[in-house]
Amino acid sequence: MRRLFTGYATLLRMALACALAASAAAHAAGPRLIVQFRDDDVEAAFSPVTRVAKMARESGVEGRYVRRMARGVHLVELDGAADAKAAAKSAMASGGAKIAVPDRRLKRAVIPNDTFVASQWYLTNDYASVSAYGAWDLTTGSSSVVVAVLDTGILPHPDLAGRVLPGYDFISDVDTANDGDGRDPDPADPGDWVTQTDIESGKFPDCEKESSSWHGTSVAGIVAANTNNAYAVAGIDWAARILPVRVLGKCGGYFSDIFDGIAWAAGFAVPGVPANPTPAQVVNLSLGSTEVVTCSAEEDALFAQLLSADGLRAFVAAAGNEAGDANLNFPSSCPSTIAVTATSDTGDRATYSNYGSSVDVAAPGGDRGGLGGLVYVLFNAGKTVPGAHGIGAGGGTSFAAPMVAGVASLMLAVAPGLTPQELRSIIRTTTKPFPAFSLCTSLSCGQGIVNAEAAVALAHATARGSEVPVVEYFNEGFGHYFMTAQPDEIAGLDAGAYNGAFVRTGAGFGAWDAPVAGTQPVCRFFTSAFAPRSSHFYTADPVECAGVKTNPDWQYETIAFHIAVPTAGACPAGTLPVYRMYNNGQTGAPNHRFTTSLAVYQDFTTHRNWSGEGIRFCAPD
Ligand SMILES: [Ca+2]
Ligand SMILES: [Ca+2]
Ligand SMILES: [Ca+2]
Repeated sequence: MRRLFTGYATLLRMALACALAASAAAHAAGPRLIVQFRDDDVEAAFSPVTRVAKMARESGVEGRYVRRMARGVHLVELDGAADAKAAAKSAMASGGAKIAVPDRRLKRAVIPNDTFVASQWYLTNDYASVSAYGAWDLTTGSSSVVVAVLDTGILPHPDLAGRVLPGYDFISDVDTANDGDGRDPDPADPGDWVTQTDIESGKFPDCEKESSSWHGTSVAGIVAANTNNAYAVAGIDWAARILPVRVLGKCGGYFSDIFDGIAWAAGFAVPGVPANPTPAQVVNLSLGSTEVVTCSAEEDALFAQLLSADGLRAFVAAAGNEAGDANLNFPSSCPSTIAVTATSDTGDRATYSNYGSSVDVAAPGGDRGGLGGLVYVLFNAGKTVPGAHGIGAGGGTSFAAPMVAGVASLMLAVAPGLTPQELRSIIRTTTKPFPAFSLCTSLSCGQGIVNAEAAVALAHATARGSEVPVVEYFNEGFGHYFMTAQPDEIAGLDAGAYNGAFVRTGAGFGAWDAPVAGTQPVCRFFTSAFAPRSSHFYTADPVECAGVKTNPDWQYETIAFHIAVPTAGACPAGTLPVYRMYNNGQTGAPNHRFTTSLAVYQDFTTHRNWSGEGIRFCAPD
């Protein structure tokens, strides 16, 4: 049976706290348009105010002239309730604008105010760091993501307040456990110190005399210390929750306990242990074997069966600290893990780090050069049993792995549907290159240094849509059917926006809020060309969408939703046909209605003088 140890270098010292200034508050952007007119050279004689008035007549984009900007560009303030994005499209489509873009407010990147954040060099956007700051402009995480830390257990620390789930203690061997019993529901870290008496007892082979490591608390804090709370350190994920699974005690722990712990973390049943009510999507394994035997195909199969597209997405494993062959480290040499080697603050291979072809990526692990190059972590002052909580600084692949686990949890915040394969692929392909002088190459330290910003951006870009309801409304005054899948718009209309003119018909169908394989975006247009009545138009046909965009009477508004379309007049299996019918301008404004009800379609087209236009969408059943 394999016995595993904490892959961990020395914690150098306890540090003291000092305060840093808080960051400034953010403000919302105003509805302003930046406009460059198409015919600036020809009509330069006209004043900008006249030009803006002309734009209003031609495109309906009403605005107050604010000022001239550089390069013949003008700033226009729109009416309070105007949609700047839609106005920009209209100004370009029919208002004589060559370029019209909404004004926007920019702010500096999120800079947390934690006491030691200035020492946390590895969080910055620097070439040797993980670009957590860049990622935080996209997301600071989600509390629905759970990261299991399979480690020495956990201690209360103020910088983990509110972030730690109940967890479990999986250590079966009482001597190893050091808490007086075998498995139990309390994953508190009692300390893993080893005495001379322990060594002489023969119960702890190949272990040296050492103080307690408080390793699990340190690792958990790298992933999820409370950030921007003006205290201690910043974690990579500001919202994810930590599931502490205690598997390492005095002199490490057994793979048998670790495997059970991982399976439980992933939501699988473990005999004799209550079900885990909060399964994890990411497992961090800052542990390894000193047996120097590579992961077997059978061992890898044990890991692989725990991964799934809707369950556990990643095992992140430290490559080990023997400055040797990572391919002989377990479990990081298992292909199912995301194996992480450690780099320094210059992007060099950390002096202690294992390396080899089994490594997937590198991440900062802290190394040499005094405190400046180390990783700051949550710690405890107790040499044996727990003492006062504090802050430590150290280095090890144990600290590099949770950086990658934290990046994975940020990715899952923006793309909860990522599969294990997608998650691994994105982490590997978005890395930063090793600097030329580095001992690390893609053959020894994986694809590069993990890049949270790029990984989160790509995860977001590949995020799959969710099924959303398309809700139909009728505006009696306009004789106008309208539908929307936007939750805020639905909430507004249901709350009586536009003087309650839009009333739910009770009809609707399903669609997707983002591109999904087999769907088309549905363009939404608005017209007020038939005043006093207005109308909307929707199409999933890219040719029709492009055509209406050139029609000065119709303003393109947005992609309303994404939905499948029929092929040769028929919808794919598992979808419902959505019929489109046209009111022939009977109310003074052209209007279409979409319905999944053949009875409604036949009633309107045979008894109410509407034209039938056949099946246009295929809604999820
Ligand atoms: Ca116990
Ligand atoms: Ca316990
Ligand atoms: Ca903090």
